[in-house]
Amino acid sequence: MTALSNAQAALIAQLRQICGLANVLTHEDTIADLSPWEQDWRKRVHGRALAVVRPGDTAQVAAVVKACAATGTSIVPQGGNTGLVVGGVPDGSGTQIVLSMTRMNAVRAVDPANLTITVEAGCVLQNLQAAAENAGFLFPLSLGAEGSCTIGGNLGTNAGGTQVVRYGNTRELCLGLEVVTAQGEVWHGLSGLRKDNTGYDLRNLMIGSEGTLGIITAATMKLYPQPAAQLTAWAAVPSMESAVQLLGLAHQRLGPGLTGFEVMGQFALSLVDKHYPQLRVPLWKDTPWCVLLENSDSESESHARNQFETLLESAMDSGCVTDAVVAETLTQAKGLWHIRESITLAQATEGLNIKHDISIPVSRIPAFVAETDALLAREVPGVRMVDFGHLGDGNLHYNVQAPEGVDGKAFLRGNEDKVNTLVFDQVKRFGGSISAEHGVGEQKVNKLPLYKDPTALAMMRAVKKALDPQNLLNPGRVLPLP
Ligand code: FAD
Ligand code: 2HG
Ligand code: ZN
Repeated sequence: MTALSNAQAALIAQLRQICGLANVLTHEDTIADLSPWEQDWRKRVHGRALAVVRPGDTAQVAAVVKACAATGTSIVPQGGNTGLVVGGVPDGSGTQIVLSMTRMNAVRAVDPANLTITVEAGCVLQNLQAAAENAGFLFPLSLGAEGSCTIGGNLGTNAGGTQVVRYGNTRELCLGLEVVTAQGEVWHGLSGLRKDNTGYDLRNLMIGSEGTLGIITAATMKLYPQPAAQLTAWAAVPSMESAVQLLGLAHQRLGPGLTGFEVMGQFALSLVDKHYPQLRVPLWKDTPWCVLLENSDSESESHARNQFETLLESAMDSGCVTDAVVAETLTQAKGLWHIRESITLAQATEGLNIKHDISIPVSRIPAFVAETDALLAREVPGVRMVDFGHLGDGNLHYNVQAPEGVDGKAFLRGNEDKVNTLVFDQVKRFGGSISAEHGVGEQKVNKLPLYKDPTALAMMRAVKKALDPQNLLNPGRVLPLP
């Protein structure tokens, strides 16, 4: 263990004055297991922090940033640490501060007439959903990690999830931000306005910037009326073309009622069946793909059910659905969603895998999958495709698992870069994006220059330089180190 320099020790003493002794954790403390803040969710990277700092309010965040800026200490903002691209953990240098936002978790206000809720950045998504529900509204952002991810992290990554087809990404749900800049100034932007054309859109610049442009301390988010009924169906489809056809039909028949449209490949579901047999995955054995659909209706449950049954009947007549079940109760519906949300854990239990969170225009997804599956089978024989995702948004989790019986670690060592290049080149050819919803983080930082428009990349660099000239906020994430 290297001893702290005098400057580092002085900084830590100052941070303790700002946030309180108990809220600045270091390796020198007696209770010094900082792993929960230093290791990413997938346990692929274990960094080392100079300290984990847990501010309790916006003034403390601003004071921490000022102290760090004065000493040239870089800061990694962190929420629930559920990110999947290594964006919220420190590097291995032992010189960075992890700024953990989880103590700032208050619901500041609900404005029913404005249909908004204002919360602090460390508010756990599930608690935000519950606060909205208690006030009689819906906050629609929903993802598998909602029990531990925070709204600050959701905004930092512009998270997607399972309701995007109707409500959009986190960006579309946000009407205002409070942000601490890289200089430690506070931008009070919690306006909650639906219209404001007074210049550059700083809110949308901050959203999705993965902690590299500012620290989000609070946000004003949109609320929606709760639907009168919400029904879930699970359908077996004979091909990806059929899944896309079903999506078109669902848009036509359900209109804005279509709030979820997820696709799941047979191998992905077989992993859930293998590792969580108690979840009783329906219909997966005899079909290459299953689709999970949700219909949220503003009228009544019987109206929603009629709409769903008519949709599924015509889908069966046209052959794009071969079998289907509609959940009879809320518990059954939750069970179907739980199966979908368990794929990530099931594939992690199966072993290390290579994740690709990609988007392609929906119309081109069947050709992309057919061609890329064939390419991978030829170039990396035996790989198993864990395909699933938000087909309604053109977003696939096109994940690659090692061949049966092959050690995941050894497989990744020999093949990760080759597989990534094959898949990302295909994504580019099909006019897609190499990160649909998880972000860039550290994981894709070296790939971005190969696949992002060079002019866009140059503008991103210019923005970073203007807002964070010392490169203190999450350096080396999103943009490569200079
Ligand atoms: P963290 O992991 O702590 O941080 C993520 C990034 O945001 C980092 O770059 C960090 O520096 C930055 N950040 C965090 N807080 C702030 C802040 N206050 N101000 C500025 N920057 C900040 N993602 C999806 O998009 N859709 C999904 O469906 C989805 N499902 C998931 C399912 C599982 C099981 C898991 C483990 C992850 C899933 N994710 C999904 C990824 C992850 O949950 C999201 O990226 C989430 O938004 C991260 O929130 P967090 O609070 O955990 O952020
Ligand atoms: C999901 O949609 C998440 O479940 C995680 O975005 C995707 O595990 C993954 O690759
Ligand atoms: Zn996803």
